[in-house]
Amino acid sequence: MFFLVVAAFPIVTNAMALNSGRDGFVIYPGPPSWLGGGDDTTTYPWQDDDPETPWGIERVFNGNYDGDQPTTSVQVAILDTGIDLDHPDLAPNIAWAVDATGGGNPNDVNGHGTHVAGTIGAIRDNAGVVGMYANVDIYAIKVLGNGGRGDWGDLATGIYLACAGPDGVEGNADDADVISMSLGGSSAPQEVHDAIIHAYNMGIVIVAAAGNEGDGDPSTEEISYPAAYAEVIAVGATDKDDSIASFSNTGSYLEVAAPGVSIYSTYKNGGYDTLSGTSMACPHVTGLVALIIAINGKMPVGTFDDTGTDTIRGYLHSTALDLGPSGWDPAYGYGLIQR
Ligand SMILES: [Ca+2]
Ligand SMILES: [Ca+2]
Ligand SMILES: [Ca+2]
Ligand SMILES: [Ca+2]
Repeated sequence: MFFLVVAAFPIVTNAMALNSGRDGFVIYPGPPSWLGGGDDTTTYPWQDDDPETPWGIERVFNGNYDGDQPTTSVQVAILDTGIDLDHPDLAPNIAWAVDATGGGNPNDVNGHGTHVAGTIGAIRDNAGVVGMYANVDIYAIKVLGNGGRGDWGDLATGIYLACAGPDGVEGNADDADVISMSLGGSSAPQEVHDAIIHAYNMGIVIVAAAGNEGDGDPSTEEISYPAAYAEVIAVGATDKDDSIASFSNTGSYLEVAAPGVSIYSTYKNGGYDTLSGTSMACPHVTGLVALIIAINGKMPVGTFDDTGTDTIRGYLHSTALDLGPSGWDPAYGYGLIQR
């Protein structure tokens, strides 16, 4: 009945793809020649010399990734198309995999969920890519069909699965600490909001892609749920020049921005690919939240208005790099996340 659309387009930036996305079609990756990243010879001050670190992570860490990876157990539920469970850059960090769509197979044959997972937590092995928190425990919860569409009821189911964790019981150590959703739709039923409120009240940090229906105008609002719910951290996408991506949704619910253009990460069938979208920005925030929890321990989730470092959201807001108009604004939110 109700469908979600994966909030990301692989690679692109043309208007036709944007319009197709709005109508509910999933756009598949374009030719590598569209990427732009491969022949980009600009040198940025935040670059490091580690070939395993994708640019988005270098940007968030300002080139200081090494030496900042604890080993604390933090569980991140990735609600998406599943994950390539055998991917050598992810498998060691996958702690649980479950299919909320009723298909019985959480393995990712789409590629989207696997890409998101790599940005959050690909392993450090001097091969492929490395994620924001390379020692994270990943829960692969499949809520989208293989074509990148899903049923809102399955999303609600997936949220409750994350709340309980693998033992199926809420209120103990294996419950998810963070829920990451690189998906959305222009309207959602109350049961999804109810599930999100439930997770929020358990102290779970919830992060979602702001959506790719942006019109390039910060003064107009494009709404996507679950990102627009007050309990959820809505993430917009930036490029290598810290400019907000033209496809990135803008509005009063925008909370922070993160790299989301030409992002290289893990992909289906043990592969790697470069994709663009707020779907790619979202996992940078999710991974940073996991890292903050790993380093500082559990903190209250907090609210959209927090500016102190005693809540997760306040921490993100107060450490973000303010871009665009001074202070919070509807395109960057509080700014580009920084480690
Ligand atoms: Ca790796
Ligand atoms: Ca549990
Ligand atoms: Ca707009
Ligand atoms: Ca600003």
